[in-house]
Amino acid sequence: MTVIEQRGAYRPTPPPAWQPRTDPAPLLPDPEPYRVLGTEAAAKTDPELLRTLYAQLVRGRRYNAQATALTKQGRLAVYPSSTGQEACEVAAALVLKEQDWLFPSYRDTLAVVARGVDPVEALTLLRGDWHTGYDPYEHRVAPLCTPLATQLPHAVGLAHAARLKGDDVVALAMVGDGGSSEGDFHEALNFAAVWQAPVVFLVQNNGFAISVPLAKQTAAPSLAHKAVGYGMPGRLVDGNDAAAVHEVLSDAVRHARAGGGPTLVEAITYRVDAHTNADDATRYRGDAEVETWRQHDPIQLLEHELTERGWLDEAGIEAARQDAETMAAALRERMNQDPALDPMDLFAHVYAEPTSQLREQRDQLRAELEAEAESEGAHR
Ligand SMILES: Cc1ncc(C[n+]2csc(CCOP(=O)(O)OP(=O)(O)O)c2C)c(N)n1
Ligand SMILES: [Mg+2]
Repeated sequence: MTVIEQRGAYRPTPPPAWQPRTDPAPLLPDPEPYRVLGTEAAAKTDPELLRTLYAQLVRGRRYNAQATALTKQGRLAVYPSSTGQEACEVAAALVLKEQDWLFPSYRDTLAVVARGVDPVEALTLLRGDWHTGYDPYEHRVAPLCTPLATQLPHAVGLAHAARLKGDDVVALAMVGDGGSSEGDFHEALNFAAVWQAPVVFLVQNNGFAISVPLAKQTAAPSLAHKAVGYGMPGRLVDGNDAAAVHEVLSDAVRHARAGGGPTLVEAITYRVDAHTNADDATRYRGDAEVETWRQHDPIQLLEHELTERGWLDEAGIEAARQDAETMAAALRERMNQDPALDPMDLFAHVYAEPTSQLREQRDQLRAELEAEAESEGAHR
């Protein structure tokens, strides 16, 4: 039979044995960001938890204002404020158990402080005069990470290693919308899903990567949709609804702890302040947009819910404000003291075995400091 004669018998079929490896439907995010405040779900929340979240949000906002003021006084080199994003910051810290690990980005000082790190030690890196000012192992908080998304593979590695050792540890890694376009994001999520590592990825989509709006750096339907491509669930949440973020992250942490693997959570939020004190946000966005988000403020949303339900009164609101003021005053006072620093520390904790160039630079600095001390002594 010739090929022409066979034609009638030919039936196009799919490639042999192909079928989706997992059902993508349960991995897809809901069409709308999940909300609790202002919905019927709020009635079922724990008033004590909401009050704790509220007090932390108020503290967090005051911390942001104080740290920003410290940049203007020359006490901090730079501060990336998370005003408007406090719900994500606080919830990320509160959903973790003591043995779990937090992997923050540079914008996540509030999460680090809410996890229990000393408020001054949390700022040491941003003061620019020492390495990470806290011991990552003491609070199980990785250093605030400036290179975008590099904290994500670290989180996956730590979580995977803990699982291999049989330790009950979950890692929660925070990243921005811009960071989700980095190669490290891809590598981290891919490995996390393949290994079913106990990790939760929290993407705070605050609309901008410095001046670049989301639409200019991704064409994905949502950042939560990216999860499906890796084979993990993607969840969308209103990032200004502290109760909702707490619930979604708690579920994801529980799922990871139970061996269910990673989750990608996209929190829809907004950076109300400029990128840092060194940025002028009026160059790339209008006041009207900022105002719309001010109307959906995380503190106002929670305060409204709590007072409407009679779970918080004026005295409670005042107590939260007072507590925040006391924290800010202590932060101000401690940050206004000149730190006692040894310039030689610049070379400490960089490499286990310093390179020959670093050794040379270290010796040069030591010689210069000694010569300076000698000439000062001679002039006395
Ligand atoms: C690998 C890398 N590339 C570029 C930068 C410069 N940079 C610092 S912040 C930033 C924007 C990040 O935006 P996003 O991830 O959305 O976080 P956000 O600042 O909004 O919290 C960029 C590009 C960097 N820090 N690291
Ligand atoms: Mg951003």
